[in-house]
Amino acid sequence: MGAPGSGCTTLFKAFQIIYSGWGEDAQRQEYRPLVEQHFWRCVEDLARLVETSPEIGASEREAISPPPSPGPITKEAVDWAEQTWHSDAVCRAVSWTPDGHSGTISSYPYTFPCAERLLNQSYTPTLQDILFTSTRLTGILTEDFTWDGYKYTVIDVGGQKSERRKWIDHFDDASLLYVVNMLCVFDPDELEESLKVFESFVGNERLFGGVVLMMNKVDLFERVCVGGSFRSYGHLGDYGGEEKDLEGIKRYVAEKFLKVLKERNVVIHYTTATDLDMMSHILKHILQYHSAPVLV
Ligand SMILES: Nc1nc2c(ncn2[C@@H]2O[C@H](COP(=O)(O)OP(=O)(O)OP(=O)(O)O)[C@@H](O)[C@H]2O)c(=O)[nH]1
Ligand SMILES: [Mg+2]
Repeated sequence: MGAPGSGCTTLFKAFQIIYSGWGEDAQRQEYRPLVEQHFWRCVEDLARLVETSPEIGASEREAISPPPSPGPITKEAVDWAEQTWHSDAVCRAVSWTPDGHSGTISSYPYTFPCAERLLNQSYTPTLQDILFTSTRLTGILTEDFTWDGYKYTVIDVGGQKSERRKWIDHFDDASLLYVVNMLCVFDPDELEESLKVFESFVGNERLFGGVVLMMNKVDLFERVCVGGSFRSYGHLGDYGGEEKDLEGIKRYVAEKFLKVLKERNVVIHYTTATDLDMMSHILKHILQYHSAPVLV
């Protein structure tokens, strides 16, 4: 479970791909409408960013043509997305803008530069396309798999407020809770809210499992910090370390979560959930050392 858009479903997909062998051609083909929908959500969010970002000046805004209307994906739509994404004004604005609850900004660097492939009639989504496609989850997803002679069930829940009250019913017999949060939360209020939600949830006496804290979107965090947009990290008010000490900042943010998860046995991982190599390494480690599986 985690804050909306933090990457829970992406983690769930990584489990499916790595441990259930999900991802044959036919399964990926079924994803095509969702990949197309995701493209349009990205276009819509990008157009809103162009309209509203204080980082974009009036003359820069005028130089960007109006966005295409949703429908079948056309060459014009792809060109608009690619050109707008590459404009200096948008690059600057994106690096100062928090990834909202839809989480689409995280996928811009992947989605826009290679959008032309969506025009191809015989295009089949790749695993990367699928990992970068966001679908806001309501209800739950479950996946069973067997690994090393043991049986596991992974459960994914939505992070929106309306979904959170259902969490407890799904996790009261879980042996391990994956708490996912973005490393690069810009808004201090948003961070406070996540901390409160996790504190009250994980403190529930019906839960007995250990906790894996996944500080996710490391790639985005590093891009923002290296790009120098560090000042937008409003919640780093009392951080006393160096601006470019990425490891120090990561630890500082994680400590805030560790404080509220204090009653639990917590393992921390800094993750990029869309990176299958990284995830396969991390998940193997977790399954080997921290889970309590059922013998089959
Ligand atoms: N760049 C980057 N993008 C990521 C990462 N993890 C997830 N994303 C993207 O962030 C967006 C939102 O991810 P989801 O997994 O759908 O988020 P969620 O937590 O399930 O969101 P809800 O279901 O609304 O609670 C998707 O476009 C993902 O591809 C990451 O580590 N790096
Ligand atoms: Mg989700």
